[in-house]
Amino acid sequence: MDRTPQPATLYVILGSHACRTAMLTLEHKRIPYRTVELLTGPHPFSVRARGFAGHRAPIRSVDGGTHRTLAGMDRLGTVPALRYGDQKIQTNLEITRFLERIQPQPPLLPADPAERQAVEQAERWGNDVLQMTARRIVLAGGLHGLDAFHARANAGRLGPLLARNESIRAVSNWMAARLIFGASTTREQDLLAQLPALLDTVDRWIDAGVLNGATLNAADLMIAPSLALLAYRRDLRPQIDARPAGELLRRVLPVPAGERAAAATGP
Ligand SMILES: N[C@@H](CCC(=O)N[C@@H](CS)C(=O)NCC(=O)O)C(=O)O
Repeated sequence: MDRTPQPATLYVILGSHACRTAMLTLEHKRIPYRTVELLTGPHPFSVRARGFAGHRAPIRSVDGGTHRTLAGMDRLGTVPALRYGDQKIQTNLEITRFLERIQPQPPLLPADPAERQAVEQAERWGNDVLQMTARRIVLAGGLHGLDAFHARANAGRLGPLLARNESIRAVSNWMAARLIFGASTTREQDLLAQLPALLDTVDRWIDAGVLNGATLNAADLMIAPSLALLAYRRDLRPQIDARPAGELLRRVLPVPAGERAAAATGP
């Protein structure tokens, strides 16, 4: 395989936990890259217009299935989307495996087959279950108003959520929650009821050494950004912080210095 370094461009949207996984993955591999921020909303069209293939079959589900709008967006294509030289790769699962091939060191998947299987299981769960549930819980929170979020989601571990402008953020939140991800205020209680079990799962993997071990792996980088997203909700951050999951979060994504200073002096 030709391992000559190629120019890398990562297409993202603002505040995306999924995109942060790809950024962390590239940084772990010490691969320099340029970020192109697409406008949230039309981004599936923008990414397709840049020549990415999208997904023939749905890759995301809500309550165990898909629906027309979500399947249509999957078909157009998701971010993160990576262009590396003339190659185009979409989804974190694919991006990680691509980068493992072109630059094996430092690894993101253990060499030992049993350890690798455990990490891949956690990574898959982080992708299939936690990523979507975290998104829905946070979008549902935003329907109560931006004060549900620390710093009204203008800043935080993932940066501003959805948009820099608060009015656009509120509208984007409403559209994503109600029209795409089935995250109404009625569904919110069910979604919140799932959270302790999800955090217990993360804690168990930490306890077993699958997550937050001596060296970070693909599952850590998949899961930590979803914890970061959940921690934008003021009501949820304390329970995350108090758990082993909070240690993983602090290690992978420390609170940015600006936000720490604001919290120390803020109301
Ligand atoms: N699980 C996939 C999907 C990522 C994903 O859902 N990305 C969102 C941004 S957070 C997206 O592209 N949304 C576009 C849409 O909903 O059409 C991955 O990790 O790559």
